[in-house]
Amino acid sequence: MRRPNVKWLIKTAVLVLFSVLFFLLITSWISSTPYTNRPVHHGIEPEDSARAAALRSGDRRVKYEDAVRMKAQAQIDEPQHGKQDEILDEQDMEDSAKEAADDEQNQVEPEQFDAKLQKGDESNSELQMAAPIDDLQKRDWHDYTAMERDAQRVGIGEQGKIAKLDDESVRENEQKVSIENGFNGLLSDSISVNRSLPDIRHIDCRKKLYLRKLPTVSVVIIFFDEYLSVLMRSVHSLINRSPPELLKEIILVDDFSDRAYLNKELEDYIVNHFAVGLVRVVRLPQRTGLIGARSAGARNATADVLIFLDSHVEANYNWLPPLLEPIAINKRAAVCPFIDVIDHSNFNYRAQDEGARGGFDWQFFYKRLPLLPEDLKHPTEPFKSPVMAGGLFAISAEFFWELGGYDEGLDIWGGEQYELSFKIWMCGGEMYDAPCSRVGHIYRGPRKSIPSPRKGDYLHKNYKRVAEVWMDEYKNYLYANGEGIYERVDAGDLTAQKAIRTKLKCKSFKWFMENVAFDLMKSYPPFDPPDYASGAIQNLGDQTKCVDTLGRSRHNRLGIYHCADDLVRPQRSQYWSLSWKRDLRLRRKKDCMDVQIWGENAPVWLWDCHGQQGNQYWYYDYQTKLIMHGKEGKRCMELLPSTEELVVNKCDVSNSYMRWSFGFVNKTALDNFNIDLELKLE
Ligand SMILES: *[C@@H]1O[C@H](CO)[C@@H](O)[C@H](O)[C@H]1NC(C)=O
Ligand SMILES: *[C@@H]1O[C@H](CO)[C@@H](O)[C@H](O)[C@H]1NC(C)=O
Ligand SMILES: *[C@@H]1O[C@H](CO)[C@@H](O)[C@H](O)[C@H]1NC(C)=O
Ligand SMILES: [Mn+2]
Repeated sequence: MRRPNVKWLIKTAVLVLFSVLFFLLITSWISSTPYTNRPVHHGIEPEDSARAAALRSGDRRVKYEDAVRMKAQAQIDEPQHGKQDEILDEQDMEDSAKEAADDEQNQVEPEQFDAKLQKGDESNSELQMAAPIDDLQKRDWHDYTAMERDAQRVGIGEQGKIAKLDDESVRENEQKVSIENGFNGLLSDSISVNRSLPDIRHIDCRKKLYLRKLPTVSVVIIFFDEYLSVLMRSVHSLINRSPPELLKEIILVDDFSDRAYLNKELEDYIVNHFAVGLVRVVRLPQRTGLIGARSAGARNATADVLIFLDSHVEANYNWLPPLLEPIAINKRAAVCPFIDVIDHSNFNYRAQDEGARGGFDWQFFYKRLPLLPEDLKHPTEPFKSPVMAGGLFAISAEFFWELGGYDEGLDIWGGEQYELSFKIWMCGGEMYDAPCSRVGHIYRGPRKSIPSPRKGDYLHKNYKRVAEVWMDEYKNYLYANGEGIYERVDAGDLTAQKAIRTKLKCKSFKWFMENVAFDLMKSYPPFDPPDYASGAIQNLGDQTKCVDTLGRSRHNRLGIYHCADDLVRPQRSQYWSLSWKRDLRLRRKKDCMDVQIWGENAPVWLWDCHGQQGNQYWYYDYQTKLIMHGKEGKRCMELLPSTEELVVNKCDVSNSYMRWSFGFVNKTALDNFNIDLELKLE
C-alpha cells in the first residue's frame, strides 16, 4: 500500500476549510439581505405559499432593478463602456433562454438584465461586490403602525367612504360653498384632515420592497383661493403617509390669492400643526398662473426630487417610494402616480381605472393610450408613458433644471405637460407611471366661473410655443386642426427654448412619435381618413327600403324605412359611413351598428362606437353587394321582408334581401380594406 501523501492531505484540508468558510460567508450574506429577512407585520401578511412566491418574485425583481440601475449608470456616466455592455448582453441572452426554460416564474421583461445579475451572483462575484451593496438593498417602506391606526378610524368620510351632512339647515350654505369651490367645502370641514383612505392598490403592491436609499423630496403645491380644509387635508395626508426621512419640505406657493383666510389663518395653522420648517408658504406678488407658480416653487426647493401636486389631493398608503425608486435608478426618469378620484360632492375615494399611457390628439386634448401587453403582465411595475396627465409628478431637481424647467413663456396654464413630457423624452429622459403610487384628486364639479387672469388667448399661444420649439413638421397637424387660430397668435420669443434643445442635442419629434408615442397616430390620426362607403344603404330585394334609425336614439334596434330621394346625401337617419375604423356609423357621429348575438336573425342595434372592431366590424363587398359582419365574413346584413326587420344571418349571395347598395362607394379604398392605413406627412 502507498504511503499517504502528507502534502496532499494538508492541501486538501486547507482547500476544504476555505470552501466551508466561503460557503458560510455567502449564505450569511444572502440571509442578511432584506428580502429574506423581512419583519413580520400583522394584518396583511400573505399566507405561506403566496409569501414564498412573493419572496421569489421579489427576489427576481431586486436583481432586475439592480441590473437596470447598473445599466442606466453605465449609460449616463460612462458611455464609452457601451461596447462591453453589448458583448455581455449577447451572451446573457443565451443564458436567459436557458433559465426561462427552467423557471416558469421568469416573467421579468428585460431578461438579459436579469441574467446578468444572476451571473453576478454565481460566477462573477466581482461584479456584485463592486457595487456598493448598501445602495442596492431593498426594504419594506410601509408604515404599518399608521396603517393599523387608520384601519381603526370611524366617522364621517373615514376609509374614503361616501360622506354627507345630515343637518338640513345648512343645505343652502352647502350649495353656495360648493358652487364657489367646485366641491363640497362645507362637507370637507366636517371630515377629518387626517382621515383614512381605502388601500385600493393592486394587492401585490402591499408586498413590494423598494431601495433602502431613496432621494429626499420637496413637494411643491401651488394654490389660488383654495379652500382651507381641503388644502390642509392635502398637506396632512402627505405628512401622514410619507417616511419623514424622505419628505424634506412642503412648499405651498400662493399665487396671489384673494381669500383672507389664506394669509394669517393659514400660517397659524402651519405653525400649530407641523414640525418647524417642514411646511412653508411662498407668496407671489402678483397672479402668475400654474406654470410660473410651479417654477417659483421649484426654485425655492432644496431636496433632491421635486414632486408637483395639486392643492386638492390626498396621498394614499406608501405613495412615495414607488415614485422615487425609478429616479434613484435613473436620475433622468420622471414618474407619475396613479390618480384616483375624490368625488367633489361626497368626498368618496375611488379608482379612476387601472391605468393607461398618456397621449394627445391634434387639438392637444389629453388622451389615453392602451397599456402594452408587457405592461399588463406586470401590474405593479412602472410603465412608460408618452405624456403626463399634467398635475402630479416627480422629477429630480437636477434633471428639471438641466431641461431649463418649464418654459416660463407659457402663461397661466395649458400645454406645460406636453412641453415637459416632450423635453423629457427627447432630451435623454424617460417617463413612467407607477401603479403602486396612488394619489387622490378632487375633480371639480360645477363652479362659478372665475374671470380669466389674462386678456387674450394664452392657451393657443402656449400650444404654439410648444409646437414651434419641439414638434418639428408635426406642428402642422396641430395648426391644421386649429381652424386658423394658430395663424393669428404670436408665440413670442423662442430663442431660449430653442437653445436648450440645441444644447442638450435633443432628438427629433419624429423619433418621439415613432419610438415613444408609436401608437398615437393610429388611435388619434390628425385627419379622419375618407370613408370606404357612405350615404343611404338601400336594399336590392326591395329597392324602396333603406336602413334607418326610425328616429330612435342610441341603445335601440335599427329598422327599415322608405328610402330618401337623395341616396348620396340622405337625411340624418339614413346617412351612414363605413368609416376608417371599419365600423358602420351614423355620419360624423359616434353611433355604430352593433350586433350582440351570434345566432340566427341577430338584430342590429345602434350602440356607442367602441372603435375596437369586434362586434362592430363591417365590410362591404361591392361586387356581391353583401354587407358582412365580423372579420370571418360569414354573416351578412339582411332585410326580413315579412317583418321588415334588420338582422344578420349566414351569407347567401342568391338572397337578394341580403344585397345592398351604398349611395357612395370608394372602390379603391375598399380594395385595400385590409391594409392598415398609413398616415404619412404630406
Ligand atoms: C391630525 O394629526 C396630527 C398629527 O399628525 C395632529 O397634530 C392633529 O391634531 C390631527 N388633527 C385632527 C383634526 O385630527
Ligand atoms: C423660499 O421662500 C421662503 C419664503 O419666501 C424664503 O424665506 C426662503 O429663503 C426661500 N428659500 C430658498 C431656498 O429660496
Ligand atoms: C378613396 O380612397 C382613397 C384612399 O384609399 C383616397 O385617396 C381617395 O381620395 C378616396 N376618394 C374619395 C372620392 O373620397
Ligand atoms: Mn386639480
